Amino acid sequence: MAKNEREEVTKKNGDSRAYTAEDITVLKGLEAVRRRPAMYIGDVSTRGLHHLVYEVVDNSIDEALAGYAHIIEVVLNKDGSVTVTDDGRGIPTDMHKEEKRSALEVVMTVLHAGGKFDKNTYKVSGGLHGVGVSVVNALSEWLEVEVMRDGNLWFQKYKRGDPVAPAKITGKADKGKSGTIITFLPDGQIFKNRTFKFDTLAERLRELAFLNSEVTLRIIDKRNKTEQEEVFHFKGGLTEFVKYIDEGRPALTKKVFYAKGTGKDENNRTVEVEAAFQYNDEYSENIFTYVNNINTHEGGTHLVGFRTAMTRSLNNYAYKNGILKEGGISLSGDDFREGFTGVISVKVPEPQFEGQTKTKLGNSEVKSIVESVIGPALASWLEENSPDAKRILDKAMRAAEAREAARKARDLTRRKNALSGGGLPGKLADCSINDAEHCELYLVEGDSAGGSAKQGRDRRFQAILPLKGKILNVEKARLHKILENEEIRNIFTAIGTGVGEEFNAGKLRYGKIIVMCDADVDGSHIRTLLLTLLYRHMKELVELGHVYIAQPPLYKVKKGKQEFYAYDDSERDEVIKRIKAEKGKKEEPEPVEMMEGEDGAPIVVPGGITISRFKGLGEMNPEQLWATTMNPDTRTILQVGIENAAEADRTFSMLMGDDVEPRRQFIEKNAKYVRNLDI
Ligand code: 0RA
Repeated sequence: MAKNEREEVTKKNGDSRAYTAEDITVLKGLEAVRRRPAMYIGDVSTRGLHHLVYEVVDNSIDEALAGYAHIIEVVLNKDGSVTVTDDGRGIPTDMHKEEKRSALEVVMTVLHAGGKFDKNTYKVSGGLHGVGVSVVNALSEWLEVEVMRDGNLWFQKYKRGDPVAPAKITGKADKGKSGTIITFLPDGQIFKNRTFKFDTLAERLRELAFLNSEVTLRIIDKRNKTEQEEVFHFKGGLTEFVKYIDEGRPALTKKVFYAKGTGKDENNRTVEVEAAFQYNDEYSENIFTYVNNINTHEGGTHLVGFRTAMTRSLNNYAYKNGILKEGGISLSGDDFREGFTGVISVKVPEPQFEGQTKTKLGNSEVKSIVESVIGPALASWLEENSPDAKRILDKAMRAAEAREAARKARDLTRRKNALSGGGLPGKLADCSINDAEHCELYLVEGDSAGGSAKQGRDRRFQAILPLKGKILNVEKARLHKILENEEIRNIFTAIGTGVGEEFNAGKLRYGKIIVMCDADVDGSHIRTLLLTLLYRHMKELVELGHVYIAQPPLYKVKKGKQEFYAYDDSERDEVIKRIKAEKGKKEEPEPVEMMEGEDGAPIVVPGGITISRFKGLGEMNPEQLWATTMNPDTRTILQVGIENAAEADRTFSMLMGDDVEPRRQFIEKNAKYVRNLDI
């Protein structure tokens, strides 16, 4: 999420006051969490909502990594609650001496209490959202915990974080069984939208299963008539993860590289390192790094260590085998990026997170630990897989040439810009204010919609760049080829950050880049092409929350002189209902069966209500476009976020790839592409 957006969210929670030392003493325990939920779970949007589940699952993962739990199950219940079950030791239930209540109650109600009892193992999960299950308790309308431990079955219930009664034994545990069952209903006072997305949760559980190959994770959705279930268990761990990410791309190497090892930090604590990679025959680099199961989008010392080991081992191999000449050129780390798909996972006892989104590992000791694990392993892998080694080096040498070509292409772009004066594309209708943070760039499908947008906009802060039809599919081309395309050069120039190695987020000319396409299949394709372009070549903009999707209405509902816009079918039915109610009609209106009238002709519903479907942005006049899609006070725009980067990568490669079948399946599954684009 962009920083300004995050602030907006925080303010909405009544959080605009400055944080003072007094608050810390006044607000004890969970009350603080309820007052400032965003401080603990990031935000209270659907993202924060899903983090509640991740938090509980993380605790179970810790039990698994400590060697006790094997199966973790997530159930989405009919009443909107979620149950997370594990077969670990069970949260301790003995009386806590100082606190005069059960350890269970302490774990559930005291911030960061989880580790207190945990003397033998270090906690590896968490870090970012490792805030403890007490936070989930605080933000739940109710929470019930059952613990099987020492042959007994314990139970306790809480409301908004407060225990309803002390924990008590309610029965016997099944013979020899232990574990924890936590069921909670997120609090409607905190979360506006409380609907969990099965796919979002399933994707995270799949990721956790790849990262922790000994654990089995299961998710069951009991909310609908037909239950949905997925079970994730990957014996092959990271090796299978790499193959999964690259499913839509032809592999270049025959064997996946895999290595695992450990090192010690300065306190003599164990740091675990695991990595896997392969090469495909495309050009983007897809590298996913994790610290304690959390995706470190901004990289950090583990990534630096990995790259150092890669570059050194591969150059050494090349010299030794006469592929490169001693004293001649050597290949740089950048040359090994094209077509690389890899995952690095480290488990660090005390991770330090840095960077703009706190997803960059800072622990300096990790660099040399990763190097010492990967370096020797890769050196012997290259010896044992010399055909693959040759393929990688061949690819890297071609990448080095292409990089030189790209540098020339960029120079050319710069010279061309200099020639056309001012440097900005002629088709860009720029905004008048200079303050980038408050400026918006609309990338608009088609010249006619672009024209309407230029007339309808607020020219002070809204800039319009119309685009001719479909841009180039960037998934299959190298950067210098992409830069030969004028449409794409215009987009890059307008955005201002530069691209590739020269990318600099500080030069961004607009705080919001808003993709505005028709709500039809073509529009959806163009939107995907544009998002792919931004994701592949300006990923940071997506990660920092600068990329949005405009939401034009789908319907116009007319009654006499009154006009209403509806953004989806249910809203359309709402509007009709409202109009009818105003007319004083008592009977419940039938939901409209929206048939596509001949040539999209308006449909008249009994009662003189006309419904027309907007076929494209071009059908709206400037005023309509402003009122429905561009006016910040009334529009809805979707922020494009990457909740699960590996999954997003796979999706893009599939959508843009040659294989028709997976793409068809994806589009079918995501048929409501207009309202819901989570990548
Ligand atoms: C505190 C201490 C111990 C385990 C746990 C908490 C624990 C928490 C959760 C949350 C979900 N599942 C969980 N499983 C365990 C260590 C217990 C011991 O030493 O026996």
